[in-house]
Amino acid sequence: MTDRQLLGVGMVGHAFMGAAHSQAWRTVGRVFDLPMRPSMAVLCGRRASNTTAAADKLGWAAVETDWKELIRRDDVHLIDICTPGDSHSEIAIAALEAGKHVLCEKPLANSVAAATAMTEAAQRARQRGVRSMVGFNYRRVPALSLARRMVADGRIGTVRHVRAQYLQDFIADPQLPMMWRLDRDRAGSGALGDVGAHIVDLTQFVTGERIAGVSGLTATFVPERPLDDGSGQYAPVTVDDAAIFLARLTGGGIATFEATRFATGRKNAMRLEINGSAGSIAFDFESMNELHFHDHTESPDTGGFRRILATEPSHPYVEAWWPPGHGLGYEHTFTHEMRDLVDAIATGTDPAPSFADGLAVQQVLDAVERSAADRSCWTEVSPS
Ligand code: SOE
Repeated sequence: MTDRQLLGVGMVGHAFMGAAHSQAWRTVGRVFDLPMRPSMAVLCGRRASNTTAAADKLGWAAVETDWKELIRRDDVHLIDICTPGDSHSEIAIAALEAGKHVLCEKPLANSVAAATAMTEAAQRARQRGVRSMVGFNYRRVPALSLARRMVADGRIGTVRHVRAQYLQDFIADPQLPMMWRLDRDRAGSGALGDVGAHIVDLTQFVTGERIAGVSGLTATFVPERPLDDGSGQYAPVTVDDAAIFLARLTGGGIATFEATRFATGRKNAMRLEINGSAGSIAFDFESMNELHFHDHTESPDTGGFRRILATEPSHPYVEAWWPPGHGLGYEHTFTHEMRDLVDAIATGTDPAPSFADGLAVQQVLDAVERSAADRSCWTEVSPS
């Protein structure tokens, strides 16, 4: 055992994201040389029996059923929020005020007002050395980190076009029961906030630009769904099933976005293509170890898209893992997230994406919803 300082983690929520974060916390210190020693101290969930079973399965040492108690504990230094969006702001603000570092799942909140309050709390806490980060895990796909580096290095020149899509099909069956993701009060929005938030963040991350204005369209294809309680009753779906929007970037480029959970046959097709004055890059999460690159400065004789296998030790995060060509998966993006967060806490630097970055995404989502609601042509994104 080394004398590295202990970082006690307390996680709230243990469904899909909770399991993904647990996997990352279990792994991160065994793969990366960390300056602190994260410990999976406490798992918090509402029901004691479920939470105890989840803690046993996922590897947490203790359980709590009240997040306020979790925050009070001396053995917890970081709160990892994996709950639906309606509870993010209350938990995150209380944790930051209590001096706990915070990792909050995306989207940061269900509204611009809540995201603003969280960002302000994060800025106040930062003065006391308390760190916060929002969990846009796809920034940590090695191929996408590489894409950002290539854009910053000028490999594609000035950004002209972004084509961003996030296509899933897991709710295409109209008989699939009602769930929290389809309830506006809990989730904030539908495909727009759940998967659209990722491609908004990634566009801003990879290009280094912001989205300045949008024109949006949303649709709800299945307006009600059966309740999961065997009653035979239906509940209204109060979010979008799909959203598309046009956008203008601060650098003068233009973009199209498509977010849906009704793209039958597409499971997790998060795609990003960026065309610049000197070349293009293209990515699809369904082949997440690959980045496609076209160098437009080459002779057309030999030019054209080529496949970069982002599994070299020189590629972001890869050195700690497997030999070239062996590839990484979805779970590794969370492990990389924890690595960067622990590094930032230990070195007293600001982890990214910050709550301010999460707020910037929320402002774009809000502008899309406003544009779609009033059917106006163009809606400016309110600046932070
Ligand atoms: C469901 O659409 C979901 O789990 C999202 O909530 C995640 O953020 C995304 O990574 C995968 O799909």
